[in-house]
Amino acid sequence: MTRVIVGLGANLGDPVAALRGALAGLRAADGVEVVAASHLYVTAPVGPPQPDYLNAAVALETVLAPLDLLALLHALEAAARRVRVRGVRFGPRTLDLDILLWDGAAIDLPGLVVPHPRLVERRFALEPLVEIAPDATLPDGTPLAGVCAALPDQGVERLVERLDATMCCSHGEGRSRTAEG
Ligand code: PH2
Ligand code: MG
Ligand code: MG
Repeated sequence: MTRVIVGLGANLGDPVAALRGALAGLRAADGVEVVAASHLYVTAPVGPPQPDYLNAAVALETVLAPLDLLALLHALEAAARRVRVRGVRFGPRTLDLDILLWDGAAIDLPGLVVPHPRLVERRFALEPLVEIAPDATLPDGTPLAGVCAALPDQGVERLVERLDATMCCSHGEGRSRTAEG
């Protein structure tokens, strides 16, 4: 069994439905067990001007090989009828699922680099990751909580709602903003 962290993002269509649909798809998949899911985060877009994103992270236990999990994530993106503005790097998308961490391993395969190459620059990925995996490190042992804390403000706001709608919000935590704005 391998512990994997997957980052979820969406900023077109119905982002809440896209992220929750992806969670349901991961739960239904063979060889994958979802062991933790973060809150939802509204995040300022990194890249060209585009709508704010909704981001989250999940922790998985999986028996799948890295490229087999990647294929599953691509299938879930396709199932969400992923729309991506062609030719625009870092442009808007209906659902983006990225393998952020693979246990303590460094992976460099065609089409898959883990840890995600831009993870250490991006609060939208690190904040949900650190929420569900506060002790997570890079393969060289660098604690990601510290990496995240050292980054400047990037317009990342944790919502009251969790990615997993079946888990009740705990009262008095976080800020009062909701997915409806
Ligand atoms: N994903 C991108 C590009 N920019 N910005 C935010 N806030 N959140 C994302 O998930 C995101 C992004 C490409 O994958
Ligand atoms: Mg991405
Ligand atoms: Mg991606």
